[in-house]
Amino acid sequence: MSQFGEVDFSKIPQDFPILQRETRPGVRLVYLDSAATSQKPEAVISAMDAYYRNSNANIHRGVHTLAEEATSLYEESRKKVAAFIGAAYPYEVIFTRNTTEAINLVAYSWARKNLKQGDIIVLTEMEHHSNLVPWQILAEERDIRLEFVPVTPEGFLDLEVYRQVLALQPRLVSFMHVSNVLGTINPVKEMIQAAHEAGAVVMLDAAQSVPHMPVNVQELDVDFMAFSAHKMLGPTGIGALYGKQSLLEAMPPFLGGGDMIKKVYLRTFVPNDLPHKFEAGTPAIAEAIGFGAAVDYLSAIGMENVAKHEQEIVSYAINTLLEIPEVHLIGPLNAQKGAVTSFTYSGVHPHDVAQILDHEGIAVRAGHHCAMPLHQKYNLPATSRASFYIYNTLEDVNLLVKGLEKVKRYFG
Ligand code: 7TS
Repeated sequence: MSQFGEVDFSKIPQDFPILQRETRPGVRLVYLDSAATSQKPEAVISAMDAYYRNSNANIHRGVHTLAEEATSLYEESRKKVAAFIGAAYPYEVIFTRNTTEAINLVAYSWARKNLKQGDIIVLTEMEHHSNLVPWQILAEERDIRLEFVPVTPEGFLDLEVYRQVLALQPRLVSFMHVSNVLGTINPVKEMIQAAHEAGAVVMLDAAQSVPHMPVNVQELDVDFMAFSAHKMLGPTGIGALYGKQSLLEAMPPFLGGGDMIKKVYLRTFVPNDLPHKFEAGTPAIAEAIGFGAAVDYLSAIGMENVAKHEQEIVSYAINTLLEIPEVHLIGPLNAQKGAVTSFTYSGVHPHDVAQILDHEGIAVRAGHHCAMPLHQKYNLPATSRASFYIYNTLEDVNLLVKGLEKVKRYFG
């Protein structure tokens, strides 16, 4: 039940203008690529449209009516996003461009202030490149040691090894909540607690969890958390870094410029208070407002309902795909998992699979999904991936299966 009662998921696609289109005459779009980016409901599109039509102005600067309206809409969105993830204070939410920038902010600001030669950072083998490369750059620069939690053949983190690397007393542990390839939901609450007991700070890549399930930063007791609006019905160009107030306050600025200062002299400056200290320059104002509208839309449905709906679709997808002998799924099969199924098709390259499916109007992604080390681990150059969201239906899964029958016909 959401605050508006039982949710009728069959009506949700009507809220998404793009889902009404055909990819060619008579072929309805079946969008199964939401892990890359989600589609946007009318509510988000019209919130951004209304901002440009009625309130467009730069924020935090002008005293005129439009500037005040724009500032208040922007800051309202921050409050909505903060409430959505259960942050204690709105100023613990820093608007960034995306998950990638949020992780880089922590790498450049927190880590460069706090980590030194010989310190250890723990990551996992299933990470997206955006939670690998910023730490690799830092490790190279500072001679910092990276340790990795391995992934088991079934697609889970090896928690025994996790405990062993924590015994090395790492300064930072950074991992994903839900894998964008395997769909694995990592036991983050326990992992965060164990990391804290070992004295480490924890960064959580929540790009694939915040859009799909209830996530509460205070319940998790996580130190930093990154996510992107565009994967949760919002626009591209905006994401968020959550950080605990005490950590953010002790961190130096990331980018320098307008808005992030209190005072500037010719040779020095005084940084602004949170959250502005980390938001240099004119931010993505319309996008922040769209982000707020996306959060409103998801909150009205209720994240428990979102998770339940996706669970139903993904388990139906797994069960039907398992019946196709040529299809090999990777990642957990029966455990609770995120709304992602990656697979290979015997004898057919994932790009060819995606192309044939595209001809049927079905959008899936093929490639390494920005997780090359994970694919190396499984000895796969690439996989095809179907990912689901609130607007997908069981019928979409049936159409995927029908599309895969075409693959057999072409290549069989
Ligand atoms: N972390 C995870 C777990 C992701 O899935 C992604 C994007 C990112 C970080 C980076 O997000 P961004 O908004 O900064 O780009 N994942 C994907 C994907 O799976 N296909 O396209 C983008």
